[in-house]
Amino acid sequence: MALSSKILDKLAKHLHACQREARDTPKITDDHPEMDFDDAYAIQDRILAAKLKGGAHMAGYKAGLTSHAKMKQMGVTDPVFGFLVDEFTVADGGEVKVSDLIHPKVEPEICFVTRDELKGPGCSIANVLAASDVVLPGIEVIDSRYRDFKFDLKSVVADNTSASRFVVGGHAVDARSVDLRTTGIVLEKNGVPVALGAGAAVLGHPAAAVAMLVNHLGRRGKTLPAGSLVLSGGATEAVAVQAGDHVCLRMQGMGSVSLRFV
Ligand code: 0L1
Ligand code: MG
Repeated sequence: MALSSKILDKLAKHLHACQREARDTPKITDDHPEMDFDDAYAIQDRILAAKLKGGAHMAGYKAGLTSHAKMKQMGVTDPVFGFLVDEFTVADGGEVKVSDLIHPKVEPEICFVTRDELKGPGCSIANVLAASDVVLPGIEVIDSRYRDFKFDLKSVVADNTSASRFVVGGHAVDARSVDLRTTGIVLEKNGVPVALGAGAAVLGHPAAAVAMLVNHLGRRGKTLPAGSLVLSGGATEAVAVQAGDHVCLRMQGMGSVSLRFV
């Protein structure tokens, strides 16, 4: 760790306020270039603690920047991990108020629900599939708190990997009954396909993203509890949205899920 506890507290408060007030900020490494990844995850942990203290409940976990399309779009090279709480959830077909956000984008994700606890290090795709219950389609709404989406990986981690809203729905299927690498993905905005992909876009197999999350948690002395929802990461580039947009994700064999921006 490079930053003092006092600075970590201050940065967590700052980013949490930016999220709640839909206010952007320059990336935090501008003022703290020495910040390391342990600091960044410690800031994220502080934001989660503040949310739980304020009455929020854990809703799951997310892996981010898990596809080459997203890494290229954002100019970074490694996946990142974040948390989901109930205040981020949107009902299938529900509405998201754009005035609550800064500059939202949407991305299509294959989502896992686990049946057994998973522990790392050493967690593999096989372990994830063996411990999974169902997979289903989900749309993540990301909303980096950093001005003009200009950030580095450490700043993104501290900002809970841009998490802001998500919807899961469609038709859940047994995680072992489908080849998730060849699962086709069509993301539509206002009825027009705007991003196309397949599950293999996510690290070769979306379960690999869940395994990486589990190994990340293991390095930090944590496990992935049974019954966890995990968003495995955008399979395509993220698509910008504005008020009036209707977004629908169609996933092969798993139906569709949608939301509307108002
Ligand atoms: O879910 C994600 O892929 C995380 C994205 C973090 C960076 C961004 O805001 O694009
Ligand atoms: Mg995502």
